[in-house]
Amino acid sequence: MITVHHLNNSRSQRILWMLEELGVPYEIQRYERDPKTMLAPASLKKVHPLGKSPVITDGDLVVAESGAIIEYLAHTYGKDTLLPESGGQKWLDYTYWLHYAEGSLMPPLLMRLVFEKVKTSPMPFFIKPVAKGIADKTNKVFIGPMIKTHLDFVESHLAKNTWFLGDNLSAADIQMSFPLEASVARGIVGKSRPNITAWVKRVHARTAYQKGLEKGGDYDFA
Ligand SMILES: N[C@@H](CCC(=O)N[C@@H](CS)C(=O)NCC(=O)O)C(=O)O
Repeated sequence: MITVHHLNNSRSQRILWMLEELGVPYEIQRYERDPKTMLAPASLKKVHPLGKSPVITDGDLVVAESGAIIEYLAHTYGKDTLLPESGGQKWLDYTYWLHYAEGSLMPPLLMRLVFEKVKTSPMPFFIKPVAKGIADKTNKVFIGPMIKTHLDFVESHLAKNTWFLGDNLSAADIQMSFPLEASVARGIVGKSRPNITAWVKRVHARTAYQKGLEKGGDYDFA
């Protein structure tokens, strides 16, 4: 039996969605973020040394890192339903989006979040304006333009494609869901990117997604 070590409000939501799409039975072991630091509890380190979510166990196997989990599930249980045929352009597109989500799109989104947090972190009153100035400037000059380039790129891709690989949902969509849901929920996508917004709506309308959401609980991005 697969166990999903599931942290509230986290990337592991997409693993629940995937398991529901595949119709594979699983159980959930829940972990709650520390409400102050938002970090995962130390108990998650007993499953994998990094203590991050998602991580799954399947018998003796421990699989961490969303992309690796999605690949493992698709190959082991998917009977190739969420994967394109190996080789060729569709396969390249699949591997591209699978890696792009965490490798290219998430880093600037995370940097933005960190700099936003800096502004509200407790610090001596005379440091606050300086910290806020640095955070705002970094977001405006460096991170903001980077995010814009990425979101414009994704928007133009989704203007021509219903799902990331074309007409059918694939594991690449599941991996791309977290950064795009977070971008919509945080108001970064905005009205000028209707195709990303519509894609996120399509994701949320899927029965399997809703089932995963019911089982996972607390998730701010849906
Ligand atoms: N690239 C990793 C990132 C894992 C990650 O950072 N997960 C976050 C939740 S979205 C986490 O566990 N945060 C809690 C912590 O760092 O303590 C993946 O996709 O699995």
